[in-house]
Amino acid sequence: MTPIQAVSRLPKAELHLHIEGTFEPELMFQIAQRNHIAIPYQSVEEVRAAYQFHNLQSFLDIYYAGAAVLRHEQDFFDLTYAYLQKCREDNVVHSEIFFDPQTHTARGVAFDTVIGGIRRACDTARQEWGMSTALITCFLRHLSEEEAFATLAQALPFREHIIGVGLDSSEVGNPPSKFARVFAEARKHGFLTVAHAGEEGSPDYVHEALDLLHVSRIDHGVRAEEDEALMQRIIAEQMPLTVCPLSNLKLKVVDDLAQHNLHRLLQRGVLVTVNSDDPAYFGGYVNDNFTALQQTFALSTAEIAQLCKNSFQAAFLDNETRQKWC
Ligand code: ES4
Ligand code: ZN
Repeated sequence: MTPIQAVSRLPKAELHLHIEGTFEPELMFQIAQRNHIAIPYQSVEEVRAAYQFHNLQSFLDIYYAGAAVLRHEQDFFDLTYAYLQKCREDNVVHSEIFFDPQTHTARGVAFDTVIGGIRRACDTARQEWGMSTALITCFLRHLSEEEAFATLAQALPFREHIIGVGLDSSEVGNPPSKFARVFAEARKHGFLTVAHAGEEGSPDYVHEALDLLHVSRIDHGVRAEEDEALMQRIIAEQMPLTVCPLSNLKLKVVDDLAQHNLHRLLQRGVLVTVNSDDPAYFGGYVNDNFTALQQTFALSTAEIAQLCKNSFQAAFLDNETRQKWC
């Protein structure tokens, strides 16, 4: 099996994926039209041309604007089902999906509407091709602790359908410590925890996510490499990093893919995984990320297989299911 055949043939899990970031321009136009919502673009080409980012914030501004056309349960179903079909094509057999309730509740869309549509799509994919999914509710870190607590309260009636809580949006200036209390409360209710840290933020943010939020995985974490003691800890504890190479390239965390540290992290024994983050915005789904890495670093079939195995190792799966895929 060649490395590129391995990319398409091996089953894998995706662990870092924002459902709002899977919103392809074609579907955005369709939903905007049926909901009678104006968007500031004339064509799909114009939307794609607007996807030129120079950092995380310039991306987030466009990402929140796009999500504003999502109003009804069917919209969330269509969005999620389209993503799950991409998973099927890419041989992603399990996906742990982030959603940002505050992006929608702030516009008057009920939590129930958001999770209802997402869950119905996940149930359909399970019935149709046996795909498994889990949901992770993210708090927007540019908003207040109080607003995060209100979001946690809204999530509690759906506790059995949500495996964990996460932390996303503008990292710098919004450290994990701001959410220590709300994460402690979430943990009391049995939620697992993850957090974006060390994407644009310093390694201190990764330390805080580990020590104050007690995360099971770090989302991104690529800047952890700047702190050798932290690296030793991440390797010793086999703390997973859910890395998103094409995202890091598009948001200029790295200037070109050849400078990305994923291959180096893998060689050092870090439990790294490959993920797409916001595939509609960053130029590709999971297999596109694998392919770009393979071409840049000449990854071997064994390295591709290790990355796929890591994805199950780091997933929130029971051991029996994990064994089945590893
Ligand atoms: C995100 Cl790449 C990234 N970083 C932080 N928050 C996000 N939300 C969606 N994509
Ligand atoms: Zn992300």
